[in-house]
Amino acid sequence: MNDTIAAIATPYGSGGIGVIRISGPKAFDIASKFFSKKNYRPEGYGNIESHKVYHGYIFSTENKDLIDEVLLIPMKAPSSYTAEDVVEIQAHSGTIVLRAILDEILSHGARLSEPGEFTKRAFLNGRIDLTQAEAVVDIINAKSVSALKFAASQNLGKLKSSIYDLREKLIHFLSLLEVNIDFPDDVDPLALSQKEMGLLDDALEKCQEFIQQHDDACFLKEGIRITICGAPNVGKSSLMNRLLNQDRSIVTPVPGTTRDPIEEGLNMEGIPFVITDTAGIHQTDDLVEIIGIEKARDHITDSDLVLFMKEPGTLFSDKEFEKVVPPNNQSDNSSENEFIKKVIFVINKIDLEEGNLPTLSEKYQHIPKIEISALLNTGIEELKQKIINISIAELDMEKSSVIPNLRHKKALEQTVERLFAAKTGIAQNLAEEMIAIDIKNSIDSLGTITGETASLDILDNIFSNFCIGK
Ligand SMILES: Nc1nc2c(ncn2[C@@H]2O[C@H](COP(=O)(O)OP(=O)(O)OP(=O)(O)O)[C@@H](O)[C@H]2O)c(=O)[nH]1
Ligand SMILES: [Mg+2]
Repeated sequence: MNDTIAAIATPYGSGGIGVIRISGPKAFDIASKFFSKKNYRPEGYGNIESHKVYHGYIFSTENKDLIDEVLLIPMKAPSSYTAEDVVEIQAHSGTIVLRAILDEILSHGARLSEPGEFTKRAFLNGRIDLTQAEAVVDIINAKSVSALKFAASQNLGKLKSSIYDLREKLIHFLSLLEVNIDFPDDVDPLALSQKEMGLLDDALEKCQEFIQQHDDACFLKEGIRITICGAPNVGKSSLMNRLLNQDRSIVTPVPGTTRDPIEEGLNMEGIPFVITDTAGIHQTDDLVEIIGIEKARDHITDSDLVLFMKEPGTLFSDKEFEKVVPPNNQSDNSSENEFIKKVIFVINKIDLEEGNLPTLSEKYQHIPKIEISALLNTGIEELKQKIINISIAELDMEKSSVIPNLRHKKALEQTVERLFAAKTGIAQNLAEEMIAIDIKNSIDSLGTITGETASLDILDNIFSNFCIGK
């Protein structure tokens, strides 16, 4: 943390502008060695003010050759990305020129930064918490407008403040407990524990809400999973290619063409989808096909939406349908699996004259139905619209403004576990000291989310996902 780091912050290759970043106590000093406001000789940059843009030139300190014409922005600590002294240099973006400037910087005592080290410093210097650091990667990797929206709000500290609030509540609770421990005679244990239970229940409810929000919103980051399935040769791969608008899957008149599931990402109206084309499901002795069909079934189980395909001249049967798309047997009151196994009944090849169109049985009348021709590109736009409408309707995107990631979810689950232990302890009249241990542990678990109590392993793991220069 005491040394000065540097890196090229923009992607390699040719481009309009490339940015090089220097951060640390020697940042200003190092830049003054090779930057000059005059174009005829390197003379240092004299007096410069923080947060101003300086036009100038970079010279090689070795042979005084001009390297590039640049803009330089000095930012004094703590008002910078890392909360340290930072210099950003905007040069022309070419691999050689950026590398030459970086070499200059390194030759004056800076060290090449590790992936994510700038953001790590921002975290270690207390400018941002761990959830905000993670949001930086989410912003960079956002695959849809909605994912970006949530990442940006996390970057502003929305999740951080929710977790802080929760921690505050538990710390308050702990202080009540500790009063009880310190002055057991002054406090009526029953009255206090009722008050405490209220606080505990609030905290538990909030944690469980966050966990649910993670589960609900996973699709935003990873995409809504759609599986195309049906008998061999109905046109699954043709539909896949139409939806993607590219020749991704092999299409032939031979039944059993597709074996391995073929997966591809697709963005429709800002919503990310992952579409999978699968092997035709039917009775077969062919070993390769059997494995393909097993994989198809796995994908159906894991997907959010199934496109069940049939063609003219075939009949819809409940038995065949339920074999391909197993009914949701957990249809009790839990809303957990509501979206899983949404189905659209797709009748393909409507351009064919021969054969009646299959119709849904009485039991499955509620399933949305659409007629298309993947060959002639008929009905594909309508199908896309149906997919989008179903997705938007089922997933109320405005509902949750904070979306914990998997790491946060695991920490929240630990918190819930410990809070339950505390509740049980209270119910069983255990000593306050014992309950206090559970509460302290739950506070620590919450602290791993924002970073107060995160181990070095967690930090390394998070920052290793960053690119160099971020
Ligand atoms: N007439 C007509 N033929 C189609 C249509 N869609 C696909 N086909 C044809 O049906 C045949 C099978 O198409 P695929 O897309 O390979 O079917 P599949 O369901 O992926 O088949 P498998 O991978 O073998 O299970 C090909 O000859 C396609 O050209 C359509 O809308 N109309
Ligand atoms: Mg196929």
